[in-house]
Amino acid sequence: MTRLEASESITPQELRLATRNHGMPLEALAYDVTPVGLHYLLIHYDIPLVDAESWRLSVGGLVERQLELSLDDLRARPSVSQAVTMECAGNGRARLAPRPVSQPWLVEAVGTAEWTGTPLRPLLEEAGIGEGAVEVLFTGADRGVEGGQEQQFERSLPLEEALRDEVLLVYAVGGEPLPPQHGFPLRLVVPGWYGMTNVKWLERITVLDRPFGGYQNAWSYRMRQTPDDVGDPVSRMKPRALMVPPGVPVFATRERQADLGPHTITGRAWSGQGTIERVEVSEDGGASWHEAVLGPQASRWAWRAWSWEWRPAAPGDYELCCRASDSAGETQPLEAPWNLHGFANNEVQRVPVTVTQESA
Ligand SMILES: Nc1nc2c(c(=O)[nH]1)N[C@H]1C(S)=C(S)[C@@H](COP(=O)(O)O)O[C@H]1N2
Ligand SMILES: [Mo]
Repeated sequence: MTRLEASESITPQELRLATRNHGMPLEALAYDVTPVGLHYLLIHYDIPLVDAESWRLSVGGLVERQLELSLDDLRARPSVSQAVTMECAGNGRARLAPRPVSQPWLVEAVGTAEWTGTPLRPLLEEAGIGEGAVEVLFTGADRGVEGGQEQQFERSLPLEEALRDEVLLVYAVGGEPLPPQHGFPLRLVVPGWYGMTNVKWLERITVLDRPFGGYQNAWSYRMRQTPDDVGDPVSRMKPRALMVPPGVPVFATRERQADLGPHTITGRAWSGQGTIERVEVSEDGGASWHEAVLGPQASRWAWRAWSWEWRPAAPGDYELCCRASDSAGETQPLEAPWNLHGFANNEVQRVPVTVTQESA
């Protein structure tokens, strides 16, 4: 049984978004670091065309001195490369009922990339953070309309989060300059936080003496039940495990067909709230669970490998599930509570598999 019924077919509006923003094919969970073209993509507006020669990053607001940096200035600064798992806050949205209408992700809005850039903190310190600073605002070059307001995509971070060592201003991915769709020439990368935090096509950093009241912080990316709720801000990624679906897919339905096996089920698990402590797998839709073996991760901020030996007892229909638990004490739910925008739905992945008679 799949949970998406025909009556829940996506709308033309969702289809327009889905054809621009692609997910990571689940078989790409096999890679420690996702090949760049297989990393998921989420672009609210249009991809801006940025001229690298004339582009500058400005650092201003509540600072002692304003800075202006070219791409060469940024490349000349100390450089750090780190593998980071990034997941869209809307991942899982299309599995909620009623489905919030936006980019209709099932479970595939995730990827791990080797990002290269320069740490943010020393740059803010050079600018001199003013007395009374509370947040840092990051503004992208892309423009669009959301909530009836024309705006540039911009998001703020609490000052103490912006000052964390692992926060980078990134100009390369997989050892190559950022491609246009991933934010050329510069993007923010905040390991552990959901995707929207990682502002692409970055052109301005503004130190603020009060919380940012703009659309992407004050209205969007909040966990609310009704439009009248203030709602808690969405921040760090909740625990999630995903598996590479075993066997082969049926083209039209993506349902799986596999032989009697045995099959080594492999996947990845991550959490922005802490480390992954445990992954469990079920072959009966979550009625009973088995402990997976945890493997390595490419960095503290990258997903962790796991595996489990599956020996189906007999031919028939199975529903494989996996769930992760993190060091914050959170385990993925079988069903996540609904919220207005469909954020942070980390309910367990379900993979229906028909096991056939013959063994390979
Ligand atoms: N300037 C800008 N930054 C942005 C976005 C955007 O639309 N504009 N989308 C955000 C969202 S919602 C996500 S999930 C990530 C996606 O990053 P990726 O496309 O490189 O995977 O970028 C974030 N940064
Ligand atoms: Mo996102």
